[in-house]
Amino acid sequence: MGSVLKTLTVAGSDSSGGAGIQADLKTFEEYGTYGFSALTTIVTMDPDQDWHHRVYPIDAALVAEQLKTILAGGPVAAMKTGMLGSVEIIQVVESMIKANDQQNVVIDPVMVCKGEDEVLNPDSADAIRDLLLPLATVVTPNLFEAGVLSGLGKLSTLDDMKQAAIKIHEIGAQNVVIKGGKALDGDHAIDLYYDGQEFTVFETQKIEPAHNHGAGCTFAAAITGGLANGLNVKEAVAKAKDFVTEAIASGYQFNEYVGPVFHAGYRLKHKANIL
Ligand code: PXL
Repeated sequence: MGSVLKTLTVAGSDSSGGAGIQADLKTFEEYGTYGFSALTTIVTMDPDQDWHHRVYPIDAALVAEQLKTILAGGPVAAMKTGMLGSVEIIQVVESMIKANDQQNVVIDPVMVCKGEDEVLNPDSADAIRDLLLPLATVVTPNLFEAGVLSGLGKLSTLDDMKQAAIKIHEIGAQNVVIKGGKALDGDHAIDLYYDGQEFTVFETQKIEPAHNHGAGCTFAAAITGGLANGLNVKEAVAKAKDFVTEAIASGYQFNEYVGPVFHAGYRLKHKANIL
């Protein structure tokens, strides 16, 4: 048997299948990699309460045990984090990355779920910034999260995004991708890549209707899949933008509240794998 490229996600469960660990594993598969997962939280969304999210964190020791199981098979080529649920879990992830000298680390600093605009847990947001950003090969905040991490608050323009990217890079992330997506005004979905020296803007026409639940997780997971396959960061981000755009374009309406992306969208449209 030939060798297998291994990827890992440390993230929460989104039973609706578009975001979270489900998004990550589906995306890892599309990138031809073998995906491992350590579950950190279980999220439910209540149709009787306007799709209100509830987040149930898992004990940090149990997250550590899952990671031990996974790493007993040797190192992974690339990993990502998603919703982490508690400061203790963030500390477990920090120790794991350091102890294994893990390369290709994508930190998706999940603070909110779509449709909710309050930081789920402010202590966790600080811990992600202080403990994980310095270990990140790439950090992938959405517009809201970039405003929090940078301390700049609400970001409304591409120039705001650039200022935030500079600040987030200064905190220690080697590369910054701000997933503006459809959040800026105008008819383009705009994502910004900053490597500490140069900005690259990735722009596509906004897709309507946008079935984009899980788009952020999927974008970050796709970057992880690209890195595992040996792409450099800029190439991985460019591929990930194509991947997530097709995933949104082929998303569907799950119920009256939410429409998830479809992770096989790129492959089904192009009749070819993304890599
Ligand atoms: O999209 C952010 C997100 C991340 N992780 C989990 C989620 C969500 C949003 O629903 O449920 C587990």
